[in-house]
Amino acid sequence: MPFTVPARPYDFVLDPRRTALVVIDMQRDFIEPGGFGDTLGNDVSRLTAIVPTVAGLIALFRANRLPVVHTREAHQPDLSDCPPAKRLRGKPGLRIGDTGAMGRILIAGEPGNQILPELAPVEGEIVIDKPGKGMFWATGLHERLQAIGIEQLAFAGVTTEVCVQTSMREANDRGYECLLIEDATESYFPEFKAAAIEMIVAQGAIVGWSTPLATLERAFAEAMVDG
Ligand code: TIU
Repeated sequence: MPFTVPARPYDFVLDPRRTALVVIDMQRDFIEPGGFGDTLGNDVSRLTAIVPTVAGLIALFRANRLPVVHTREAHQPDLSDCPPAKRLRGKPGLRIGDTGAMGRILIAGEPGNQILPELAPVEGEIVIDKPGKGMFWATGLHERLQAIGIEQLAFAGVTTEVCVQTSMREANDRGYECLLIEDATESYFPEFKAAAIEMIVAQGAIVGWSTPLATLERAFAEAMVDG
């Protein structure tokens, strides 16, 4: 049965029969020194703080037997899916495809491209390698979610204003109702995280809703008691 989750800008009515969790890009490349995030000049240590919260969120969905989707920002070793406009952008220490401390930067299969071990997917969960910031571009994910009747998505992961926000906007345009778990997402820039959340919930949930994990956990627990 659908149940109410207190959220901004107003209550989110969650139907567990048609809801999945999406965990965006919780990869070593963004969270550990020597990866893509680091080579772009960011302080990656900010992002480690949310790992326990993301783990708790994944555990909540697994305990309730709801689908979990994991994404990785990843390019093919021959870079055929990496537009030069992306690879040549800016003045990073190392570019996509160059060899760094955790293998080739942002390349599928390299050590740095793996999801953190404590958040690793388990058998049966969907794992998407995406060449873009958004999770629908060139991935086939929309069709896979439609095939299992998903119409609502909870979002976690990094970074809030880049791959998470892009994926939420793509999902919103495809008709999904999107709920951001605000303490299970992080940015290299705290002010960008705060601004992204405000943009998402503004204008009557123009992109989606936002709530903390504890509120979602309480709503699930109450729904289970009520049957
Ligand atoms: N640089 C940055 O903030 N993010 C990315 O490049 N990708 C994701 O957000 N995953």
